[in-house]
Amino acid sequence: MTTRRPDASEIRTTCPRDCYDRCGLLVRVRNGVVDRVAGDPAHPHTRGTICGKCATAYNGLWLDDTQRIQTPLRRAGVKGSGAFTPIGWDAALEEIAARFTEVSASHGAHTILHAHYQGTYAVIACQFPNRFFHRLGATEVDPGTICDKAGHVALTAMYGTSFVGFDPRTAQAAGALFVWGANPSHSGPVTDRYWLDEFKGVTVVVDPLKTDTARRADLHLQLRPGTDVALVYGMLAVMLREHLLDTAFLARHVRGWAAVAAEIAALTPARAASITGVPLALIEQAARLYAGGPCLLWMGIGLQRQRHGGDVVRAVALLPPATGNLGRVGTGFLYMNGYESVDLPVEWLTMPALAPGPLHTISHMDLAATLADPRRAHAFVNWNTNVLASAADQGRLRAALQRDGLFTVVIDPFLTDTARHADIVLPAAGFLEFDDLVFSYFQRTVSAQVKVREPVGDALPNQEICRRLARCMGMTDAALFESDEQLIARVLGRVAPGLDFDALKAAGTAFVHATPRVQFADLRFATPSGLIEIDADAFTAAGLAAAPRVTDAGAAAPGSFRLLSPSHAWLMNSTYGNDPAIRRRLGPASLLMNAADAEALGVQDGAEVDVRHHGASLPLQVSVTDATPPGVLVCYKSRWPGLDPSGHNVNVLNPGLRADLGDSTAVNSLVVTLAPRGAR
Ligand SMILES: Nc1nc2c(c(=O)[nH]1)N[C@H]1C(S)=C(S)[C@@H](COP(=O)(O)OP(=O)(O)OC[C@H]3O[C@@H](n4cnc5c(=O)[nH]c(N)nc54)[C@H](O)[C@@H]3O)O[C@H]1N2
Ligand SMILES: Nc1nc2c(c(=O)[nH]1)N[C@H]1C(S)=C(S)[C@@H](COP(=O)(O)OP(=O)(O)OC[C@H]3O[C@@H](n4cnc5c(=O)[nH]c(N)nc54)[C@H](O)[C@@H]3O)O[C@H]1N2
Ligand SMILES: [Mo]
Repeated sequence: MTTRRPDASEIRTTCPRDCYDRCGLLVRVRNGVVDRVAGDPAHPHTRGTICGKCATAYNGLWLDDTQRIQTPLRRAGVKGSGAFTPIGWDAALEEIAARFTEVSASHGAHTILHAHYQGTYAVIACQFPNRFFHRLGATEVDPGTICDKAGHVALTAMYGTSFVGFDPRTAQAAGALFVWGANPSHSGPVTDRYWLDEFKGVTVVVDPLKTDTARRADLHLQLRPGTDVALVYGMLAVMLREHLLDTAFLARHVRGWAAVAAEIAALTPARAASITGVPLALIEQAARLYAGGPCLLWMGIGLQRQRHGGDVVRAVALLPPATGNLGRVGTGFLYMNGYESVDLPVEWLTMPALAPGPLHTISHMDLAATLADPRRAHAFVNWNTNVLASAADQGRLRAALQRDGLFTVVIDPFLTDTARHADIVLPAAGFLEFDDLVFSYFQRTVSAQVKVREPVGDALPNQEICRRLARCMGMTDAALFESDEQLIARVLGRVAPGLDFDALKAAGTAFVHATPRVQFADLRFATPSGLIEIDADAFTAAGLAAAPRVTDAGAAAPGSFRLLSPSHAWLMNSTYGNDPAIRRRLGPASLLMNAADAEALGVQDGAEVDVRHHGASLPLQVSVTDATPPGVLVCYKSRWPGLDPSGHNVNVLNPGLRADLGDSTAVNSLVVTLAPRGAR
């Protein structure tokens, strides 16, 4: 008897999740079936490593076709019940087209809302569908308002852009690196492991939590949440006292410094220490390190998800110009390296000009209220996002999604809580099932996402669903039907001339710039004055003061606690929340609490408590830890609400707090109280 050699082959592709890492993958296909997803050792940034959550979910949930939505579904029970009947694509698309046409005629297309984010970050699947929604005249739920908008508005006003950060390859020239309000040990674990650990200079982490990244840093400034402005001013006051400010740089390149100077004069370093809770000696040390340079600054996204998030980012972004740490190799800041950093105009993909009239948008903070309003919302499409897990005001949002007059369409590979509330569910193809391009928002790279298998069941990529929907609605604009091949070729031709898709597939990933770029190398800023504008019009218009204001937002009244809900190491937003192995790791929904708080409250590790805010309550199990300081609690974001006994996650507690800029989320500013389980 002869044993047949298995027909094994490995195909190189890229992880498209919403994460800093953008790992290279090797997918093993045996006899036409994917049987293993692993890291690609040839990848220049991730070198064969992938994180625990993706290794688990890509080899579990994502290889189990029975977990996927296989065909379009039509609701067959009450909304939310999850009862559906499979239907074909033609019936599904015709029904959607008929409803959209009817709603547009009777109420205006702006009463069709669409919410989307970065369920996949692959550029065509993530951006192309916007063409259809623009052409339709639908209202867009501004995606950034659930995540990062306050920071973008602040940095754009000050610097003219928020999407061109330092090139991470320049790090070896830096003497110090400040990681300010980011937790790559969770949010970019491979970057944390290689890029950060291999940094040769001094690392400083500024975070209220003792994250794994903070534990490994040379210095951890464990400030009270929301006191970042005071910390920045404390550092600047030390620099002023010790003549470390780069006054020549400020005079040449910055507008509005006088107001900052007045604030610094009014705040002693000792006062900054008392507001922030960071020891004076550490503030002094951090100030000297930053001013000594060359210094890099990584500003996190969790940082600005708070009431004064815009002002906080505006304050932290003073440090590079105040110390002249800008425009030279080994200096600068990174919030995100967006499409702009690789010179790709994203409007190429989204084409806002297709809209029949002015664009309509609302903030995510208004999503629940808008969907609840029968005059403002007649139809809703949720694609590439899972609003019932991620968005604010979860109780009201769910009630709105159960409203009879709202026609809801959900596009997703999995039957999420949101999908269970749909009238029509459309099955999205996963990242192993179609070609696309993926950019990174950390390294300035472009990567190939490669089709390694046929789509599960009748699933289709987002972009193909929208092409078919456009056709079904009788739309004729050629832009709505541009093919993936054309799009890939055009985008590659722009960002990496000379590199075709076949060559990129062979390489997996390519740096867009052969040599590292220096951020703001010409020290010219795309602001109205060409200078860094601390007093930009956008700040005045939003009611902000001439300089960032010190707030004592960190101090909660006795008996109440500041609740943070950052990234969980084992979840990718909610994307892996239904993987059985990951659910075992997650355990019950928990509340991290400092031992001192636990003792004062008389609760033990494992105790059941109700967390309360604004009339809502969430049952959680206490987990005592030294990772949170007294007065601060943590409940990680993004569990699947419907898989927990309460039917909710942390977003039931958030009524939709908004930051000071961009109508953006302030979810990290929740101040909650606790009660024993079941107390009234
Ligand atoms: N309490 C609290 N809440 C938060 C945050 C917080 O800090 N605290 N953070 C917020 C932030 S930063 C963000 S970005 C949001 C993220 O929130 P969401 O945008 O809701 O992200 P996910 O929960 O990952 O949902 C993405 C969905 O897209 C699906 N998906 C994956 N690939 C595809 C595809 O190719 N096509 C389609 N159609 N679907 C696909 C996944 O299955 C998943 O259901 O959450 C926010 N929510
Ligand atoms: N494993 C995993 N990775 C993810 C995600 C995920 O859900 N899971 N989500 C992805 C998404 S959508 C995003 S936007 C990014 C977010 O990436 P990050 O910005 O790194 O993520 P967060 O975890 O939201 O917040 C980072 C840190 O901000 C701190 N922070 C909170 N309030 C304050 C404050 O007032 N001051 C300071 N200085 N720090 C504060 C928190 O304690 C937390 O440690 O991560 C992405 N990567
Ligand atoms: Mo995000």
